[in-house]
Amino acid sequence: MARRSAEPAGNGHATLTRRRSERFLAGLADCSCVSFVSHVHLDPDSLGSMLGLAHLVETCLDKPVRLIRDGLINRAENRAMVELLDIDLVPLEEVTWAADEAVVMVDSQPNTGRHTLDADVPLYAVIDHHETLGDLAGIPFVDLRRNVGATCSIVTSYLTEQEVELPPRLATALYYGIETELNGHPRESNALDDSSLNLLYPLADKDGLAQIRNARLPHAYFQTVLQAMQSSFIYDRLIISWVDELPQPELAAQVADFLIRFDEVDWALCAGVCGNRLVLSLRTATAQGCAGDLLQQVVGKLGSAGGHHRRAGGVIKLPSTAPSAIEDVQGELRRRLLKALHIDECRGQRLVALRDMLQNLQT
Ligand SMILES: [Mn+2]
Repeated sequence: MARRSAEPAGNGHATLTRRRSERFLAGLADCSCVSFVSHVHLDPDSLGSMLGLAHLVETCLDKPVRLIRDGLINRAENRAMVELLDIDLVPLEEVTWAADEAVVMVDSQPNTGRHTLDADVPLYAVIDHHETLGDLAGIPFVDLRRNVGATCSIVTSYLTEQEVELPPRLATALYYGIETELNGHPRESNALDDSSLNLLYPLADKDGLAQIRNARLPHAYFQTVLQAMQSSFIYDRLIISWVDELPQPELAAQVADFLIRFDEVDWALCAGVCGNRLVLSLRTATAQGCAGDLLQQVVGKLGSAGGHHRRAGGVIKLPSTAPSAIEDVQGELRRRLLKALHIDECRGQRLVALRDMLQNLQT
Protein backbone atom coordinates (compact mmCIF):
# COMPACT_ATOMS: atom_id res chain seq x y z
CA MET A 1 0.00 0.00 0.00
CA ALA A 2 3.05 2.25 -0.24
CA ARG A 3 1.77 3.87 -3.38
CA ARG A 4 -1.57 4.73 -1.89
CA SER A 5 0.05 6.55 1.04
CA ALA A 6 2.05 8.58 -1.47
CA GLU A 7 -1.13 10.18 -2.77
CA PRO A 8 -1.49 13.81 -1.75
CA ALA A 9 -3.56 13.75 1.44
CA GLY A 10 -6.31 16.22 2.19
CA ASN A 11 -7.48 16.29 -1.39
CA GLY A 12 -11.18 15.68 -1.18
CA HIS A 13 -11.47 15.22 -4.92
CA ALA A 14 -9.27 12.15 -5.35
CA THR A 15 -11.78 10.31 -7.51
CA LEU A 16 -12.51 13.38 -9.57
CA THR A 17 -8.76 13.94 -10.06
CA ARG A 18 -8.31 10.33 -11.13
CA ARG A 19 -11.01 10.81 -13.70
CA ARG A 20 -9.32 14.01 -14.85
CA SER A 21 -5.89 12.43 -15.36
CA GLU A 22 -7.52 9.48 -17.11
CA ARG A 23 -9.62 11.74 -19.29
CA PHE A 24 -6.53 13.84 -20.09
CA LEU A 25 -4.62 10.77 -21.29
CA ALA A 26 -7.59 9.21 -23.08
CA GLY A 27 -8.00 12.30 -25.26
CA LEU A 28 -4.39 11.92 -26.47
CA ALA A 29 -4.86 8.37 -27.77
CA ASP A 30 -4.94 9.31 -31.46
CA CYS A 31 -2.30 12.06 -31.71
CA SER A 32 1.19 11.52 -33.10
CA CYS A 33 2.99 13.64 -30.49
CA VAL A 34 2.26 16.07 -27.68
CA SER A 35 3.66 19.60 -27.39
CA PHE A 36 3.52 21.71 -24.25
CA VAL A 37 3.28 25.49 -24.26
CA SER A 38 2.89 28.10 -21.52
CA HIS A 39 3.12 31.84 -20.93
CA VAL A 40 6.04 34.06 -22.07
CA HIS A 41 9.22 33.98 -20.00
CA LEU A 42 8.66 30.50 -18.60
CA ASP A 43 8.75 30.39 -14.81
CA PRO A 44 9.40 27.42 -12.51
CA ASP A 45 5.70 26.54 -12.26
CA SER A 46 5.28 26.37 -16.04
CA LEU A 47 8.60 24.54 -16.51
CA GLY A 48 7.78 21.98 -13.82
CA SER A 49 4.24 21.49 -15.15
CA MET A 50 5.44 20.91 -18.72
CA LEU A 51 8.14 18.51 -17.54
CA GLY A 52 5.66 16.61 -15.36
CA LEU A 53 2.99 16.22 -18.02
CA ALA A 54 5.60 15.27 -20.63
CA HIS A 55 6.82 12.54 -18.28
CA LEU A 56 3.22 11.38 -17.76
CA VAL A 57 2.59 11.16 -21.52
CA GLU A 58 5.91 9.40 -22.20
CA THR A 59 5.38 6.89 -19.39
CA CYS A 60 1.68 6.13 -19.91
CA LEU A 61 1.32 6.55 -23.68
CA ASP A 62 4.87 6.15 -24.98
CA LYS A 63 4.45 9.09 -27.36
CA PRO A 64 7.04 11.72 -28.34
CA VAL A 65 6.79 15.04 -26.52
CA ARG A 66 8.34 18.47 -26.82
CA LEU A 67 8.50 21.47 -24.49
CA ILE A 68 8.13 24.81 -26.21
CA ARG A 69 9.64 28.06 -24.97
CA ASP A 70 7.81 31.34 -25.64
CA GLY A 71 10.23 34.26 -25.27
CA LEU A 72 13.47 34.22 -23.31
CA ILE A 73 14.13 32.98 -19.82
CA ASN A 74 16.12 35.71 -18.09
CA ARG A 75 15.67 35.28 -14.36
CA ALA A 76 18.85 33.76 -12.92
CA GLU A 77 17.04 31.11 -10.82
CA ASN A 78 14.93 30.01 -13.79
CA ARG A 79 17.96 29.77 -16.05
CA ALA A 80 19.75 27.74 -13.38
CA MET A 81 16.72 25.43 -13.20
CA VAL A 82 16.79 24.84 -16.98
CA GLU A 83 20.55 24.25 -17.02
CA LEU A 84 20.82 22.15 -13.90
CA LEU A 85 17.85 19.93 -14.75
CA ASP A 86 18.89 19.88 -18.41
CA ILE A 87 15.43 20.83 -19.70
CA ASP A 88 15.28 20.72 -23.48
CA LEU A 89 13.19 23.63 -24.81
CA VAL A 90 12.25 24.33 -28.44
CA PRO A 91 11.88 28.07 -29.23
CA LEU A 92 8.32 28.84 -30.37
CA GLU A 93 9.57 30.63 -33.51
CA GLU A 94 11.24 27.42 -34.70
CA VAL A 95 8.15 25.25 -34.30
CA THR A 96 6.16 23.79 -37.17
CA TRP A 97 2.94 22.10 -36.15
CA ALA A 98 1.90 18.65 -37.35
CA ALA A 99 -1.77 18.10 -38.22
CA ASP A 100 -2.22 15.26 -35.74
CA GLU A 101 -0.21 16.87 -32.96
CA ALA A 102 -1.84 17.66 -29.61
CA VAL A 103 -0.96 21.00 -28.01
CA VAL A 104 -1.34 21.40 -24.25
CA MET A 105 -1.18 24.80 -22.56
CA VAL A 106 -0.12 24.84 -18.92
CA ASP A 107 -0.05 27.61 -16.30
CA SER A 108 -1.74 30.02 -18.73
CA GLN A 109 -4.91 30.41 -20.77
CA PRO A 110 -5.45 31.45 -24.39
CA ASN A 111 -5.94 35.13 -25.23
CA THR A 112 -4.83 36.55 -21.90
CA GLY A 113 -2.06 38.57 -23.54
CA ARG A 114 0.54 36.45 -21.79
CA HIS A 115 1.87 34.52 -24.77
CA THR A 116 2.72 34.91 -28.44
CA LEU A 117 1.31 31.54 -29.54
CA ASP A 118 -0.72 31.96 -32.73
CA ALA A 119 -4.45 31.97 -31.95
CA ASP A 120 -4.96 29.61 -34.93
CA VAL A 121 -3.06 26.77 -33.23
CA PRO A 122 -5.76 24.44 -31.87
CA LEU A 123 -5.29 23.46 -28.24
CA TYR A 124 -6.21 20.04 -26.92
CA ALA A 125 -5.96 21.01 -23.27
CA VAL A 126 -5.54 23.88 -20.82
CA ILE A 127 -4.35 23.09 -17.29
CA ASP A 128 -4.03 26.19 -15.15
CA HIS A 129 -4.63 27.88 -11.80
CA HIS A 130 -4.69 31.59 -12.74
CA GLU A 131 -7.57 33.83 -11.72
CA THR A 132 -7.48 35.57 -15.08
CA LEU A 133 -9.93 33.88 -17.38
CA GLY A 134 -8.92 33.31 -20.97
CA ASP A 135 -10.86 32.14 -23.99
CA LEU A 136 -11.54 28.46 -23.32
CA ALA A 137 -14.31 27.88 -25.87
CA GLY A 138 -13.93 24.69 -27.92
CA ILE A 139 -10.99 23.27 -25.96
CA PRO A 140 -11.68 19.54 -25.38
CA PHE A 141 -9.92 19.24 -22.02
CA VAL A 142 -9.88 22.02 -19.41
CA ASP A 143 -8.68 21.66 -15.82
CA LEU A 144 -8.83 25.08 -14.25
CA ARG A 145 -8.44 25.27 -10.49
CA ARG A 146 -8.22 28.84 -9.31
CA ASN A 147 -7.97 27.80 -5.66
CA VAL A 148 -4.79 25.77 -6.17
CA GLY A 149 -1.51 27.62 -5.59
CA ALA A 150 0.52 26.07 -8.40
CA THR A 151 -0.12 24.26 -11.66
CA CYS A 152 2.69 21.89 -10.57
CA SER A 153 0.41 20.69 -7.73
CA ILE A 154 -2.30 19.74 -10.24
CA VAL A 155 0.31 17.96 -12.38
CA THR A 156 1.69 16.14 -9.30
CA SER A 157 -1.82 14.85 -8.61
CA TYR A 158 -2.07 13.49 -12.19
CA LEU A 159 1.25 11.66 -11.75
CA THR A 160 0.30 10.15 -8.40
CA GLU A 161 -3.14 9.15 -9.64
CA GLN A 162 -1.52 7.31 -12.51
CA GLU A 163 1.03 5.83 -10.06
CA VAL A 164 3.93 7.10 -12.14
CA GLU A 165 7.30 6.98 -10.43
CA LEU A 166 8.88 10.42 -9.94
CA PRO A 167 12.61 10.59 -10.78
CA PRO A 168 14.65 13.08 -8.67
CA ARG A 169 14.98 15.53 -11.58
CA LEU A 170 11.20 15.73 -12.02
CA ALA A 171 10.50 15.87 -8.26
CA THR A 172 12.98 18.76 -8.01
CA ALA A 173 11.29 20.68 -10.84
CA LEU A 174 7.78 20.16 -9.44
CA TYR A 175 8.88 21.02 -5.90
CA TYR A 176 10.61 24.22 -6.97
CA GLY A 177 7.63 25.15 -9.16
CA ILE A 178 5.26 24.92 -6.20
CA GLU A 179 7.67 26.54 -3.76
CA THR A 180 8.14 29.63 -5.91
CA GLU A 181 4.39 30.04 -6.55
CA LEU A 182 3.48 29.84 -2.87
CA ASN A 183 6.21 32.25 -1.84
CA GLY A 184 6.31 30.89 1.70
CA HIS A 185 2.54 30.63 2.23
CA PRO A 186 1.68 26.98 1.46
CA ARG A 187 -1.32 26.79 3.75
CA GLU A 188 -2.97 29.86 2.32
CA SER A 189 -3.31 28.16 -1.01
CA ASN A 190 -4.69 24.65 -0.95
CA ALA A 191 -4.20 21.34 0.83
CA LEU A 192 -3.14 19.93 -2.52
CA ASP A 193 -0.14 22.29 -2.65
CA ASP A 194 0.95 21.42 0.86
CA SER A 195 0.59 17.67 0.39
CA SER A 196 2.38 17.83 -2.98
CA LEU A 197 5.34 19.60 -1.33
CA ASN A 198 5.43 16.89 1.36
CA LEU A 199 5.34 14.16 -1.25
CA LEU A 200 8.00 15.73 -3.50
CA TYR A 201 10.56 16.93 -0.96
CA PRO A 202 12.00 13.51 -0.02
CA LEU A 203 12.34 12.70 -3.73
CA ALA A 204 13.91 16.01 -4.79
CA ASP A 205 17.62 16.69 -5.27
CA LYS A 206 18.31 18.98 -2.30
CA ASP A 207 21.73 20.12 -3.52
CA GLY A 208 20.20 20.95 -6.89
CA LEU A 209 17.41 22.91 -5.20
CA ALA A 210 19.97 24.90 -3.21
CA GLN A 211 21.90 25.72 -6.38
CA ILE A 212 18.73 26.92 -8.14
CA ARG A 213 17.50 29.00 -5.19
CA ASN A 214 20.88 30.65 -4.76
CA ALA A 215 21.67 31.16 -8.45
CA ARG A 216 24.37 33.79 -9.01
CA LEU A 217 22.91 37.15 -10.01
CA PRO A 218 24.08 39.31 -12.94
CA HIS A 219 25.28 42.92 -12.65
CA ALA A 220 21.96 44.10 -14.14
CA TYR A 221 20.11 42.83 -11.06
CA PHE A 222 22.01 45.12 -8.67
CA GLN A 223 21.81 48.09 -11.05
CA THR A 224 18.05 47.62 -11.29
CA VAL A 225 17.60 47.28 -7.53
CA LEU A 226 19.55 50.52 -6.99
CA GLN A 227 17.52 52.31 -9.67
CA ALA A 228 14.32 51.02 -8.08
CA MET A 229 15.26 52.08 -4.54
CA GLN A 230 16.11 55.59 -5.77
CA SER A 231 12.77 55.91 -7.49
CA SER A 232 10.34 54.43 -4.95
CA PHE A 233 7.49 56.49 -3.54
CA ILE A 234 5.25 55.72 -0.58
CA TYR A 235 1.55 56.54 -0.60
CA ASP A 236 -0.03 55.46 2.68
CA ARG A 237 0.21 51.62 2.66
CA LEU A 238 1.39 51.47 -0.97
CA ILE A 239 4.87 51.79 -2.45
CA ILE A 240 5.43 52.37 -6.15
CA SER A 241 8.80 51.88 -7.75
CA TRP A 242 9.47 53.31 -11.20
CA VAL A 243 12.34 51.82 -13.16
CA ASP A 244 13.36 53.80 -16.24
CA GLU A 245 15.39 51.06 -17.83
CA LEU A 246 14.37 47.54 -16.99
CA PRO A 247 16.94 45.29 -18.73
CA GLN A 248 14.76 42.16 -18.35
CA PRO A 249 11.00 41.95 -17.77
CA GLU A 250 11.33 39.42 -14.93
CA LEU A 251 13.27 41.97 -12.84
CA ALA A 252 10.02 43.85 -12.11
CA ALA A 253 8.82 40.84 -10.11
CA GLN A 254 12.12 40.63 -8.23
CA VAL A 255 11.90 44.31 -7.24
CA ALA A 256 8.26 43.92 -6.12
CA ASP A 257 9.15 40.79 -4.10
CA PHE A 258 11.91 42.79 -2.39
CA LEU A 259 9.74 45.85 -1.65
CA ILE A 260 6.77 43.96 -0.23
CA ARG A 261 8.98 42.92 2.69
CA PHE A 262 8.96 46.60 3.78
CA ASP A 263 7.01 46.69 7.06
CA GLU A 264 5.36 50.05 6.41
CA VAL A 265 3.41 48.97 3.33
CA ASP A 266 0.80 46.35 2.37
CA TRP A 267 1.06 46.82 -1.40
CA ALA A 268 4.10 47.13 -3.69
CA LEU A 269 4.11 47.91 -7.39
CA CYS A 270 7.15 47.92 -9.62
CA ALA A 271 6.65 49.47 -13.05
CA GLY A 272 9.62 49.28 -15.38
CA VAL A 273 10.15 50.48 -18.92
CA CYS A 274 11.31 47.52 -21.00
CA GLY A 275 11.58 48.38 -24.69
CA ASN A 276 8.24 49.91 -25.71
CA ARG A 277 6.34 48.38 -22.82
CA LEU A 278 5.75 49.20 -19.18
CA VAL A 279 6.13 45.91 -17.28
CA LEU A 280 4.15 45.76 -14.04
CA SER A 281 4.48 43.59 -10.99
CA LEU A 282 2.18 43.95 -7.99
CA ARG A 283 2.42 42.29 -4.58
CA THR A 284 0.30 42.45 -1.47
CA ALA A 285 1.21 41.42 2.06
CA THR A 286 -2.46 41.04 3.06
CA ALA A 287 -3.66 37.44 3.18
CA GLN A 288 -6.93 38.16 1.44
CA GLY A 289 -5.76 40.67 -1.14
CA CYS A 290 -6.96 40.34 -4.71
CA ALA A 291 -3.84 41.48 -6.53
CA GLY A 292 -4.78 39.80 -9.83
CA ASP A 293 -8.29 41.29 -10.02
CA LEU A 294 -7.07 44.67 -8.77
CA LEU A 295 -4.29 45.01 -11.34
CA GLN A 296 -6.59 43.87 -14.12
CA GLN A 297 -9.10 46.55 -13.11
CA VAL A 298 -6.37 49.21 -12.81
CA VAL A 299 -4.73 48.42 -16.15
CA GLY A 300 -8.06 48.02 -17.97
CA LYS A 301 -7.78 48.71 -21.67
CA LEU A 302 -4.27 50.18 -21.36
CA GLY A 303 -2.85 46.65 -21.57
CA SER A 304 -3.24 43.24 -20.02
CA ALA A 305 -2.85 42.02 -16.45
CA GLY A 306 -3.75 39.20 -14.13
CA GLY A 307 -2.47 36.88 -11.45
CA HIS A 308 -3.29 35.58 -8.01
CA HIS A 309 -4.29 36.78 -4.53
CA ARG A 310 -0.88 38.02 -3.45
CA ARG A 311 0.88 38.46 -6.79
CA ALA A 312 0.01 39.89 -10.15
CA GLY A 313 1.72 40.98 -13.31
CA GLY A 314 0.82 43.03 -16.32
CA VAL A 315 2.00 44.90 -19.36
CA ILE A 316 1.08 48.27 -20.83
CA LYS A 317 2.16 49.07 -24.36
CA LEU A 318 3.63 52.58 -24.39
CA PRO A 319 2.33 54.91 -27.14
CA SER A 320 5.87 56.26 -27.45
CA THR A 321 9.10 55.99 -25.49
CA ALA A 322 9.43 59.78 -25.22
CA PRO A 323 9.82 60.72 -21.52
CA SER A 324 6.62 62.80 -21.58
CA ALA A 325 4.58 59.88 -22.97
CA ILE A 326 5.98 57.54 -20.32
CA GLU A 327 5.19 60.09 -17.61
CA ASP A 328 1.59 60.35 -18.83
CA VAL A 329 1.11 56.60 -18.59
CA GLN A 330 2.80 56.50 -15.18
CA GLY A 331 0.56 59.32 -13.93
CA GLU A 332 -2.59 57.57 -15.13
CA LEU A 333 -1.47 54.27 -13.60
CA ARG A 334 -0.70 55.90 -10.25
CA ARG A 335 -4.05 57.72 -10.21
CA ARG A 336 -5.98 54.52 -10.96
CA LEU A 337 -4.05 52.46 -8.42
CA LEU A 338 -4.56 54.99 -5.62
CA LYS A 339 -8.27 55.08 -6.42
CA ALA A 340 -8.55 51.28 -6.47
CA LEU A 341 -6.85 51.07 -3.07
CA HIS A 342 -8.93 53.97 -1.64
CA ILE A 343 -5.85 56.09 -0.99
CA ASP A 344 -6.32 59.85 -1.26
CA GLU A 345 -4.31 61.57 -4.00
CA CYS A 346 -1.18 62.79 -2.29
CA ARG A 347 2.42 63.53 -2.97
CA GLY A 348 4.46 60.36 -2.68
CA GLN A 349 7.11 60.24 0.00
CA ARG A 350 10.47 59.00 -1.25
CA LEU A 351 11.72 55.71 0.20
CA VAL A 352 15.21 57.23 0.13
CA ALA A 353 15.32 61.00 0.50
CA LEU A 354 17.09 62.92 -2.28
CA ARG A 355 19.27 64.57 0.37
CA ASP A 356 20.46 61.15 1.56
CA MET A 357 21.16 59.99 -1.99
CA LEU A 358 23.32 63.05 -2.64
CA GLN A 359 25.09 62.71 0.68
CA ASN A 360 25.88 59.07 -0.06
CA LEU A 361 27.46 60.08 -3.36
CA GLN A 362 29.74 62.60 -1.64
CA THR A 363 31.12 60.29 0.99
MN1 LIG B 1 1.66 29.22 -11.98
